[in-house]
Amino acid sequence: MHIKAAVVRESGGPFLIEDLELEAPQAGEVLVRIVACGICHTDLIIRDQYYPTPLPIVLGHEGAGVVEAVGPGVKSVRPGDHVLMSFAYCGNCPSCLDGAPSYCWHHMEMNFSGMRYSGKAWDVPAPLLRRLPSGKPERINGAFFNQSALATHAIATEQNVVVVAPDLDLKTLAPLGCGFQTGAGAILNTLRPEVGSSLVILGAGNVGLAALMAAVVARCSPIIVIDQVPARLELATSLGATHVIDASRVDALDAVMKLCPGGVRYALETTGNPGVLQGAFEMLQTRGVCGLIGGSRIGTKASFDMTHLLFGRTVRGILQGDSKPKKFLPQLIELFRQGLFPVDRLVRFYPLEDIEHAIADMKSGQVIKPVLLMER
Ligand code: CXF
Ligand code: ZN
Repeated sequence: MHIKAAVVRESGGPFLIEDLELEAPQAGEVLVRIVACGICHTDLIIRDQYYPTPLPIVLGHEGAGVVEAVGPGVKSVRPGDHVLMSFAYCGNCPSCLDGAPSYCWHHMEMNFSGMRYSGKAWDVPAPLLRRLPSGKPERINGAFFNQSALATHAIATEQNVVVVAPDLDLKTLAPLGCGFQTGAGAILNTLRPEVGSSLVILGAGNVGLAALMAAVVARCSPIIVIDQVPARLELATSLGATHVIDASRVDALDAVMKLCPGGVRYALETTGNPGVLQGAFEMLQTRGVCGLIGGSRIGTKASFDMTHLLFGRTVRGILQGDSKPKKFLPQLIELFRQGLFPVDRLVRFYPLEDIEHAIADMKSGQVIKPVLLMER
């Protein structure tokens, strides 16, 4: 079928809106008419080739929409279902069998190879083609997080879609599939802080603010948020941060140690910056845990004082907030319905054609979570 999609053709290059063809869903696959797709930092690091994902590609991994057709063998999803899309996992490796699908041993191939997952192998071409003026097809990479949802339609799989109630606003909830579940899950699934635990969140982007909302639900205290953009810090205060620190003006480590002599129980690093990770580790109290969420270029190194580590401290990488999306997204939706996870305060909508504008607003800190709409 004919679709429109945002294609990245060169490292660091623009998202170009192009007319493509999408193949029909195969066994286990689902064709989704995309209503909305959030932009996540990971789309930008792949545009910039931090990982060797092949170009040209259609990115986008926070898609939400309505199922139009299903391939052979699909049982739990039907045409007309409203779905949020999340990450891909194999279901059979030691991590998946252990109930930890975000640590699927095939996470990189399944989400970042640009290829489609067949159930046995992931070297099956993506279902995206462009007809060149000569009439010849150009194969475009896709299947990004089993979706490539920066498009009017996408092929997902039965496994990475979550069916949701039709009264929900898909535009607002699209980013639950990655950024919001990543931040909230780091608190509610991974760290599981006791009531009254001290917490520092480093970076007040969509992941950091989702973690903040979850930390308020978990009754952490104090909740200290560090960023360099005053507007983000104001938002953090209005969402329940007890303290905010502008790291462009003061030494953040000093400021945290003044607020919490002896250090904090938990620190969440959401920026992917090695200096920020080192600071997060240094501000831990003995037996404190530092969660690392931010993506960085492959090969990026950080260093730690081994004696500081020896005193019971932990640095823990966290992928996708340790979520099982079919279980965790409904929980987040329940919190949203109760007004306890007000993601509607973080999103701003743009037409797909304005994707570059949306990315610029996210980068400058004016917008926390841009969400692209496929129909005006
Ligand atoms: C990513 C973060 C960087 C590593 C792989 C998974 N998650 C989603 O954007
Ligand atoms: Zn993401």
